[in-house]
Amino acid sequence: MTFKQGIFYQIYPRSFKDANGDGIGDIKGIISKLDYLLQLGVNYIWLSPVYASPNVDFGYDISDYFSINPEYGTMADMDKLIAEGKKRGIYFVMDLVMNHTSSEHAWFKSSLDPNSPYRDYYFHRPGKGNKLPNNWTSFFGEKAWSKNADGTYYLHLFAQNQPDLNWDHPMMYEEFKKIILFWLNKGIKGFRCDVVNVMCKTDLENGKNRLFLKGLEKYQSTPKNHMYLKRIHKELIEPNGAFLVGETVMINTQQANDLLGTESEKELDMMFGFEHMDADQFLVKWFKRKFNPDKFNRILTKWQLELPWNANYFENHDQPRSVSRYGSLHYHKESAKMLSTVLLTLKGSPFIFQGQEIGMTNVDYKSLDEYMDIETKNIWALAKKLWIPKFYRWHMIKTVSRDNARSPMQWDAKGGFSTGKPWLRINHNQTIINVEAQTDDGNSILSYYKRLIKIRQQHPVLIDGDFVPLVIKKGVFAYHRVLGNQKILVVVNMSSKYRKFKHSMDGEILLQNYPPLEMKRLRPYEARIIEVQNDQV
Ligand code: TEU
Ligand code: CA
Repeated sequence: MTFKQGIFYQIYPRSFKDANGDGIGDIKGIISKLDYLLQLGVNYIWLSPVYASPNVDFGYDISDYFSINPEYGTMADMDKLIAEGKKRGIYFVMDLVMNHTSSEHAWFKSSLDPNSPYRDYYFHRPGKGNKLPNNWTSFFGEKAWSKNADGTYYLHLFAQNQPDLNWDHPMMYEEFKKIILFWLNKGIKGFRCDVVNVMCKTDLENGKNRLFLKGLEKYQSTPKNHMYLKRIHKELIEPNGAFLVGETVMINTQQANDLLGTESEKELDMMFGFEHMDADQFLVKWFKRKFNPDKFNRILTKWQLELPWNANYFENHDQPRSVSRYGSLHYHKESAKMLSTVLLTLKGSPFIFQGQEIGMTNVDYKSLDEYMDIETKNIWALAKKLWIPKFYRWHMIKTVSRDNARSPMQWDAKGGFSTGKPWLRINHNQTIINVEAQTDDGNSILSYYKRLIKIRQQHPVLIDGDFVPLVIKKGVFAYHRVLGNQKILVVVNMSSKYRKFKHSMDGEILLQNYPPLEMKRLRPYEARIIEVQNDQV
């Protein structure tokens, strides 16, 4: 099984399954659910970080890359997880954060001493007079510099507790070489590389004046970044038959293609773009606009046509739930199935985020105290400073907060996630939306996912076939996948209205999310996968 044939499933360990009742998901919990994932049809699990971490950014602030966060278990548990996965033909992709560490990492603590050999592992700089070293701003909306005890400043593109590493330092590659090989030797198959296209900075001069992310042009996809990715791929990844999935922020298809490298000098094997995720916003994600499915589908089409391979996703631990965002709660089942139809039939590797397979929705929290995410809290404070009225701040949080995706997995109608009090509140709708209720229901979203995954595995055209767009209009999205004389037509209606579809839908229906009656019009959120007969190709 190569990464091109594989079905990927992202686990956010803190919220997946708690085995010991402390309210926090853990590795033993994941082990207990491997059979569930096997039945779903999963081949690869991308595990959000399980390394030691003070959890300011829930694992994306790593304090030791060689050890497991005790809240999640031990290294022995981790070894067992990898072994139990292997028994079932399920392999792991670990999260790898190379842009920054936690401020609790031993390197950073040591670097606070100006004479330490670790001093230049990070960017410590004096201020300019009483100003910061430069005008850069962080991804979480703050200034990108914070003060050290000795009056100097250090750079952080994310939270204050996530100081950026200095890839100009010759030891940086050596350090990450050890980390990468340590995990590859445990039998994992690859890495999902966090914000991997911002990790090398050209210089620390002021950035251009922009509303958001001042400094971006100084660190996005720099030549040194390409050089290191090539080196990592050639020296560490290829010899071990592994692969790299990049999380690449703020890029267009041209930059994405550059980050794939060349046949002889590969960089990333596939990446998560953000352009489709940005389709429902004004400038930054906090200012949402009405979802325009045609815009969304045009962007998907562009990435399909301009890149040889994509890591396809509609959800992850940073994004709101897709059924709340692109579908409809009124047509909950239909729209969740429709979205899965697109996700699993586009060209590329599909990534399912935990809970997406049962149509989990955005959270129903009633006050800011119920949220745990640092970004959510920062943005609330920033918006307040900018005099954004409270009702609108609340609207921003409700629709965009990352906790929408992070609330615990809804295993059953009651306490299936944990016997204790969950670290983040479970959605009340777990009484209706849960794995148990959907398991034996042949008409459920979960059952639809299972069939869809089988269909994908049985039809090589859905893996290797070309993507050929047909219609993008008024929410209707139709395309062919074509390989030799195999041809599949995918037709979906991404709207709540009935829609006309003028093209032929002759052929064998492989899957649809409605009873097979009406043929002339597409019903709200209808989706069909049709195998076009040979003589019709
Ligand atoms: O995310 C990087 C990123 O750019 C965003 O999606 C980010 O979460 C934020 O929403 C920007 O507004 C990665 C991780 O996926 C995320 O969880 C981490 O917080 C971040 O890097 C820092 O490591
Ligand atoms: Ca636990």
